[in-house]
Amino acid sequence: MDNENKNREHWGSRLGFILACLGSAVGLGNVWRFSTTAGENGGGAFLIVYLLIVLIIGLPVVLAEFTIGRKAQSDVVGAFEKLAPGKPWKIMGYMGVATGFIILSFYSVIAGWVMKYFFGYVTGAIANVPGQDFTSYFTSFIGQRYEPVIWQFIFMTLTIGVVIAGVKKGIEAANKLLMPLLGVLLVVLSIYSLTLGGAKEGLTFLFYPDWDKLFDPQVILAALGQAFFSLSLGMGTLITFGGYLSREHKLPSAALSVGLLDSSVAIISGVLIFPAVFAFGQDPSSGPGLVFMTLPNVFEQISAGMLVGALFFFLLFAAALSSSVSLLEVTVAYFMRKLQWSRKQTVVLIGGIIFLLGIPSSLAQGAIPITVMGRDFLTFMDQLSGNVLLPLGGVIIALFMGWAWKKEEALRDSDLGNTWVGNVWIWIVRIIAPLAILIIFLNKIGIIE
Ligand code: TYR
Repeated sequence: MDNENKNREHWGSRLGFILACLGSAVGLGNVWRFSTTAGENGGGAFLIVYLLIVLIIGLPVVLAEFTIGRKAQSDVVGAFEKLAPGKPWKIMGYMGVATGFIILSFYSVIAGWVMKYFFGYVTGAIANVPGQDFTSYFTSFIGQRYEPVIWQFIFMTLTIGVVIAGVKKGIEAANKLLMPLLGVLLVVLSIYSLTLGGAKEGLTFLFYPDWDKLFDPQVILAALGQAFFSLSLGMGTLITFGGYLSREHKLPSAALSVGLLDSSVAIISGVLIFPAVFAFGQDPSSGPGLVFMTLPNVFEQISAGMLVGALFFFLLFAAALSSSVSLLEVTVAYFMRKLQWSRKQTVVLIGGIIFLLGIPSSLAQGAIPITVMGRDFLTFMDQLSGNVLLPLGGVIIALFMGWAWKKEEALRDSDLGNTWVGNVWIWIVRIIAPLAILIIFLNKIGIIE
């Protein structure tokens, strides 16, 4: 081991690594973004395409990121510089850092809304919403100029605090307890949600595909973006996390666990949300506010609803925090090496810039109409990062793994070995994944039908 490696922070255990990746993967993407996107893209058809993409493209690229990260033991730019010196692959690294800025900027806005709801349940404010009109409650809250920005600021400050504390202490510890708790609560609540009268419609919406939509380029692109966003894939988060992994840990089963658990959380939260949407006569395609307008109706029905609501939004907040920490870590790991600054200085500077970048996303919700290409600023940033930058990053990562490495070395370094699974994986990263993503892009733009 060279000096640099000896001084690098490492995960305490393989479980710690898997939990950190899960902490990154499971977050607002599974609950807020999944339900919004599934709702806007027809439910069942979206779900099928999403699951296929996770399986065929997502998991192989997750493994590629782990492999690159563990081999390079560096940040996302450094990894490519180290493994392919002087070659243009490191463009992927810069793109990853930029994507981290973009995602965290609006992610912290939504996480701020989650904190507002948590406190709304703790203080009982949500119990006193006039006429239980949670839709107006939500829209008037996000339409304000200052309050949502203050919540966003608090959330960013917490993220900064955790990232300053460092990889092992900060990230590993919190995930161990809170994530399983979130899983359990989601299961319990989804069972309850099925009793509210919208089960048949909700489950049909989520699981029964409208076959016409299955081939709708918009639905397919949305599913691709959702798969990458939810798996924290395509911007080097998993390269960065793999970079804190020592050599002896096995990668393929880690990739599989992260992928399966992440998708399960998304599906379970769909089973919680969509039956409730129909039970309370709401519109599944009502956009980014869906969760915030629907779930309060569910908690309203439960006798200890205030408590359950507080618990739910607290756990969702915790899940969001472990994701935002991973997003910030990607950019900080790079700038710390590049600027030769201390962790603390770097985190505060980068975190501050990201906070500022997030303000227009917050204001665009009603206070000031900021739109880009016909979308409000938040939706624009969300779609730019999720549907374009992450899958594009995925293409480069897959091509790098498939073509810049010798096949034998790729098979060895990924721990797959020369097995049939290994060979399938090689061809997926070499051809199938990049080609599929390209076709989805071109199809959406209308270049191919
Ligand atoms: N996967 C996270 C979620 O679902 C969000 C995220 C996206 C985190 C990309 C990291 C990342 O690199 O909430």
